[in-house]
Amino acid sequence: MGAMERRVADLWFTEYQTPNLRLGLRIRDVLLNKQSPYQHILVVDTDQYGKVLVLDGAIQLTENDEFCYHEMMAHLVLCAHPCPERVLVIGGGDGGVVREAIKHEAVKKVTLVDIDEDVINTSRTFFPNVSCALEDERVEIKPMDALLYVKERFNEFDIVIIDSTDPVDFASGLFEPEFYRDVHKALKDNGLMIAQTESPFAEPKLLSEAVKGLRSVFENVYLAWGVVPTYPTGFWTYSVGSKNIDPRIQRRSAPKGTKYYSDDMHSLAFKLPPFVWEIIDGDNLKEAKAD
Ligand code: AG3
Repeated sequence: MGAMERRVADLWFTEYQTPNLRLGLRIRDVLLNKQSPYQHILVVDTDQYGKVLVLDGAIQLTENDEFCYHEMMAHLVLCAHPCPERVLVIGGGDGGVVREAIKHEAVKKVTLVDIDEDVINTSRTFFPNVSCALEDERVEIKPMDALLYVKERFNEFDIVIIDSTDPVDFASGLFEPEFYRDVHKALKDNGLMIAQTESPFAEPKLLSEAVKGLRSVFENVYLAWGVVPTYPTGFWTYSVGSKNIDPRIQRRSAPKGTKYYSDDMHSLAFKLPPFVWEIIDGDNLKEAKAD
């Protein structure tokens, strides 16, 4: 009798990035699968990208490509500021942005405000290379709702970094003009803020609305882009709100040892393809043509 071939279990993680697009990663193991008071937390080990942190079904970071995102979120603004002493990180409980921020000697204190302490502890357990800076003496951790925290701060920070998840559920307030107004008020006169603003391919409407909201609050808004292979479409955007500093000018060099960010990448990031200008300036362009 012909014997059947031995079969092996074939385990995959799928992120449904949009209703029409998904990313699949073959998994070696499921390391954590639990519900926190705020969201579902999943940690899987994958062949392609190493360990992956997933919140409510959306990939937040992978060991192998997290540097692309964390370096850009931190250094695009920290290297543009003449003297960034006080930094506020909103969300980002994994600690990746904090790790990059404290590479700057000028930084005296970083405050991390994340609503979900379970994310912070998950990162400490499974991603020590990402969370390592959370124990640094310059870092203060506040597990609370950032919307409430920022309301009470005035003229305190040089830099605010909004490292949020997608604008769903409790994170959606972090994309609203009301919150941007509170961030503006929390910043000092030459302060800069940066927020992740999704992909122009997967979420053009979200991107254009985020930029519109920022423009209604900040004196100047600049869009930057970069590659993050495990985020929807891999083409990611970062929006910078500024009171008076032009972030396209790099005032201080990249810290040593960065793998994505560099002096060249700083200026490249602010150069946008025409279809992205169209997404954020489409209405203005149409109005200008009509004049
Ligand atoms: N925050 C941005 C995650 C957005 C990814 N979206 C998605 N996978 N659909 C990342 C936090 C890392 N510190």
